[in-house]
Amino acid sequence: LLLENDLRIALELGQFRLVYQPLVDLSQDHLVGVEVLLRWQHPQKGEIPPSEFIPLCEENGFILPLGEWVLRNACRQMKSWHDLGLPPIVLSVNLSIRQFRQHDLCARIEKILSETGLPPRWLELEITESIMADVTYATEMLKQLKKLGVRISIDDFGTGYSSLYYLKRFPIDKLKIDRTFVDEVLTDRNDAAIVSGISAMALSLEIKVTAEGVENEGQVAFLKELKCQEAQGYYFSKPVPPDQFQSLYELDK
Ligand code: G
Ligand code: G
Ligand code: MN
Ligand code: NA
Repeated sequence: LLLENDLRIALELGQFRLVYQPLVDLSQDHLVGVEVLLRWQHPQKGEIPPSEFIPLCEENGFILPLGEWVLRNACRQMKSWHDLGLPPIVLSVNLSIRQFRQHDLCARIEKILSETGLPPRWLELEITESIMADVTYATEMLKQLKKLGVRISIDDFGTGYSSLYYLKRFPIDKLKIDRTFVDEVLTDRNDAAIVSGISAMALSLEIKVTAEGVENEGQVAFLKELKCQEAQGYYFSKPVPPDQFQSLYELDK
């Protein structure tokens, strides 16, 4: 059983670490971004996956300090890669609904960006459709975030509070097609139609699109045919520690 106190201690003892998974442009086969994902290296229990501790963190509010730790560390890491002379790429960070609901979120992000020196245009916040439950608040917050200069993507697109209404109304830069649609895109006609439909819609709305969970060459070929711009998944790389990601990044230069 995980307790709130374990989380606090884990953060103090440095048991959380970040792994990085590339986002690839399909038309040019090159690296365009990276998603940062949290891992908990527990001294006794081994690696605890986010699915086991993020929900608890959401519940007890620990996601606020933890999410801020993720943002600060990942921004610092990306800035240091840019400083090495590597071609700039976009850093995607998952933002929990709890963080999104903080009224001073913009000020907090602005502070992290100025402390780390990462220009806002290289930071992308991944939010889920659940933020749309409060349309008035979401509209205002997204407006503020765009003013700050960061990018916004909708994660797990198609699985949640899907309304096409907000695509027109909100300043969204990217849709990330949930991997449940990508998984069987080659064998399930409905999934193929959904991925194809989302890609076409995004293209005409001038919103970028990323297919998540791409695991094989067949999927890559199919996505290219659909003019899906970007992809992410084990086919390219699993989420890896920063030194391993840096090697991939340097190869792409
Ligand atoms: O890495 P993995 O596939 O196990 O991640 C599982 C889930 O945990 C994903 O849905 C992802 O959005 C979430 N997650 C991973 N890292 C973070 C993080 O830093 N912040 C938040 N809020 N969620 C994360
Ligand atoms: O919800 P979110 O998109 O943030 O979750 C990303 C999660 O998806 C990460 O935990 C990552 O480990 C996982 N993931 C990334 N690529 C693949 C893939 O190709 N296949 C599967 N099954 N999971 C993946
Ligand atoms: Mn994500
Ligand atoms: Na997702």
